[in-house]
Amino acid sequence: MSTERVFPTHTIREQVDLDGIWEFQTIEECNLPGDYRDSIAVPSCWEMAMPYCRYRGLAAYRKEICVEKSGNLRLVFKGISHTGMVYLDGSYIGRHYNAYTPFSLVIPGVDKGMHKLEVIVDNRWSEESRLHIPNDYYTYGGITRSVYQELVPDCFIERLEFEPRFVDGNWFAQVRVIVRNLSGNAEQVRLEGSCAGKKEAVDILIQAGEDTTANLEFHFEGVTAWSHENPALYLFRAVLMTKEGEADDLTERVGFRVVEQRNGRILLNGLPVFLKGINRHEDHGNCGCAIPLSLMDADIKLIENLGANAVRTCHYPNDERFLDLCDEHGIYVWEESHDRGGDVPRLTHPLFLEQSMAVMHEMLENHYNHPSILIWGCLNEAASNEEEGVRIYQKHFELLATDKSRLNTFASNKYMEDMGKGDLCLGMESLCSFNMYPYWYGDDTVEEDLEKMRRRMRETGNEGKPIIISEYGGGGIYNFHDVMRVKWSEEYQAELLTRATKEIFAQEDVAGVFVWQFCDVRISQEGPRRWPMTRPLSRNNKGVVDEYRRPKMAYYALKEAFSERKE
Ligand code: ADA
Repeated sequence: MSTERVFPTHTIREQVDLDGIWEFQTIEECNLPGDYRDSIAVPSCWEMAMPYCRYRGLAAYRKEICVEKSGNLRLVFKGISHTGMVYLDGSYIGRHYNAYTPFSLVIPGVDKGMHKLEVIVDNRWSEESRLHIPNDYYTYGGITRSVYQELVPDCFIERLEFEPRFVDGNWFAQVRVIVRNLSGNAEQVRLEGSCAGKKEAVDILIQAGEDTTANLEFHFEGVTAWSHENPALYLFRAVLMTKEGEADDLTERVGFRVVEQRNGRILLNGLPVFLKGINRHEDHGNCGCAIPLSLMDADIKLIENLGANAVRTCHYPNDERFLDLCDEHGIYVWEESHDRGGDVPRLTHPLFLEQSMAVMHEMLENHYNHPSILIWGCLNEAASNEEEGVRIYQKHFELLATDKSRLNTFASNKYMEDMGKGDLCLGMESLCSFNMYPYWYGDDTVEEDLEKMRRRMRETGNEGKPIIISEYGGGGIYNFHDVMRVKWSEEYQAELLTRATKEIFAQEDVAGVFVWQFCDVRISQEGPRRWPMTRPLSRNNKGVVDEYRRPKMAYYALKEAFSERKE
């Protein structure tokens, strides 16, 4: 079994894990180097290796790979930060922008034997990068998630989408299996799907060089619904058969659940759920964003021990294995597409729409089957109060709305009086989410901030939708204690969270919260906002645990406050 996911994904398709030590060389121009003088671990962030701890630029990676049989080589990259250009035996194969979404490349007709795989990685700030910019979190450099090599037949399964439905007391599913034909001839294939003791099949014709969707319908009996209390999971296996027999397969792990919103509440399988959530950046003091499974598991345990039942993947899609763990532990997820704080000049840059929509497409395609994802999110605190912003939000919500099996939202801070026209995009989303920082940045109380949100909702005809507090919190430096309980002390942060949580929980119309934030994170040194001037130790210190996961007083205070709410 490969380590791609936390369960086996293929029994027919051959897959080789390419993680390990690769040759490494920093470069000045975007050309493959003749010589590699260093080596580095894949996956990892190069900042974790001493000589490169502040390196921002270009670097080349090389690994010799062995292709066991001549055929179609498929290379799967789970994440390269932030741009990767891939070469096989010196020939350019393809590129991908954005650290947080996986991509794959298929090279038909590769000969059996040894081959040279090289990747140029770029994490520079530039005009071409509109999502990775200097920010209140860090864009690391490197091949930061795992790499796999596969051999695929001419017709193979690209991915599948399992959509559960509950009708008249019965569970059904519509399954779409996306199949690709690399050959120059139309091919007749059979697609078989099996799950929870049921099996269905369909014959399809795939035109030469095209993708086709095979649709399968299932009616299940005796399956258990997925929830926080009982995160029941099932394996769905798709097999592609040709005249010669079984040619390819893909297994996904799925759950049966329906999420909707009604009367200001989020309902899971018809029952109200209150989200006690936390915002988590993929960052760790020891490994940057390349977090190994063991530390992801440790994070999940810290989150569970906190009494939380939800995570927001601010502000980008996460490593799939973290989502796998959320599926297993029944942790509700708001998965967010990549961006933070898009103002009008950035939103209207000719590359912004293309880049942000590409990440969103990849997030939806790759993470569709996780039952834990109840909410899709996008465009945190972008200019939703400006016409230019409305245009961008519209495009994002058109795409999000294609997934009818989930709720969607964005975290807004445009409810305040000084935010010009106010929020013009609340009507696009199914939940109204707001970031607020009472007792930290502003002078307003929780009640006063909430009144402003309610007013904006009334003014825009969105009364009655569930309200989510998508961020609240304050800074606390690990081990800084102060009898005067000043800002940045652990004492102040703990008291802030106790007070704000209690006050928010007392509001009838709030359907969930996401505390800012789980762990302290590294921030950018550069950029017009001069982040380090308001972020002591060059970290966003609002974590309830520090960057090494040492709990602060705030962790225990939040645990206590969360325990007050039973639902
Ligand atoms: C914002 C933003 C977060 C973070 C936070 C803070 O609301 O969405 O990414 O920067 O504020 O710490 O101030």
